Amino acid sequence: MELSEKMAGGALGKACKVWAKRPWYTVTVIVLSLAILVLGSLIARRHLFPNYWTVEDLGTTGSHSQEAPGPPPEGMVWIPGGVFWMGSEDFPDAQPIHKVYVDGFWMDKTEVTNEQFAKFVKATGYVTVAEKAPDYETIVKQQPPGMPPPRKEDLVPGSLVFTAPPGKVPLNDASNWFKWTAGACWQHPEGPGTDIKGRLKHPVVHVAYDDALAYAKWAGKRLPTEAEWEFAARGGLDRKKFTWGNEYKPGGKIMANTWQGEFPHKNTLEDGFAGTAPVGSFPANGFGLYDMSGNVWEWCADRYQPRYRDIFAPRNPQGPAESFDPAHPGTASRVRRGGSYLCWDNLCKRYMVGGRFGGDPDSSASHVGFRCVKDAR
Ligand SMILES: [Ca+2]
Repeated sequence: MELSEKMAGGALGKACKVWAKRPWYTVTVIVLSLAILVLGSLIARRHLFPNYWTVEDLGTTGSHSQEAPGPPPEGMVWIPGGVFWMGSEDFPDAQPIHKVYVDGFWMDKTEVTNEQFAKFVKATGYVTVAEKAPDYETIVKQQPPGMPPPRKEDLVPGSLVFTAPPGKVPLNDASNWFKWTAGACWQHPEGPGTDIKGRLKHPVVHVAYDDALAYAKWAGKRLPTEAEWEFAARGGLDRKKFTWGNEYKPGGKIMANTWQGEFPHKNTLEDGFAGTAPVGSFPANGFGLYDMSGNVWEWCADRYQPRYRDIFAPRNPQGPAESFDPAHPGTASRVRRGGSYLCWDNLCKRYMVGGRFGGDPDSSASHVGFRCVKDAR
């Protein structure tokens, strides 16, 4: 103990002597060492934990937006990109709220309509997933949890159709309102005997993820990333609950095609629509986009994870490399955004701007569609 005290005393004495002789030299060494430590830790954590980029790293929200590179392609609007807060405290799977930058891009003003999808099918002869007979495993995989498996004789082309029950039903079982319907597809939205006449301006439904990809490729476009979709949906607003602000009915006006009344048996039709509405029936958001809230869910490019992980990139994120979706276990779940005409406050508030939902990419339903984006050049 005495020896170490002496040694410590000796070292301290030596340091004091250096300090006394060359104070500025010592101060410089200390300052430089601290600077190297701080800089080193900043660089290390940016590379190891990209979401720890600071405000200065990404820039302030609203910064870095870009001018439109030219006149808009038909039916599209320029989304200027920039820095924004992505996520929502209203949904566990939309957390943590984190700062993201996206490049500017073109986006379809509306969901892809039946009319547009019909042109694609006419030009290519494309057959959607719902129009092909699935195998047993595929059906079981895409059914909501709790739904009984199909009978072998039901292995025919079809899709999930919303069918309002006559009265109150338990809300923990989606099979109470979604029915596997043979023959249901984009051209026959409620099954055989129904068609899209008079609904050409409605969003196309019963499209699986691959159907949306095929259309986008044909149109020279692509599906939006989830970050692009949310940036666009927010319309330039910062961390608001809805695509139009924080109030559900500003001035008493319904702003989106969702469910009013009591789901799933009583729709008061306050918004004027029981099912899909013609695209653009409700006010556009700040970027001139329609139905980014409600009407139909929209496929995004990203794989679904039930939480934004710290490892996700802060600049132009493309989503996780693997999907994990507790609501659709065993599927390569893809993100869907925006909610639908079936969203109701007591069951699914995901028409709110941060809301998200995963979906089996092979699945289709009467409330799921999509829209496309296009790179600046
Ligand atoms: Ca929508």
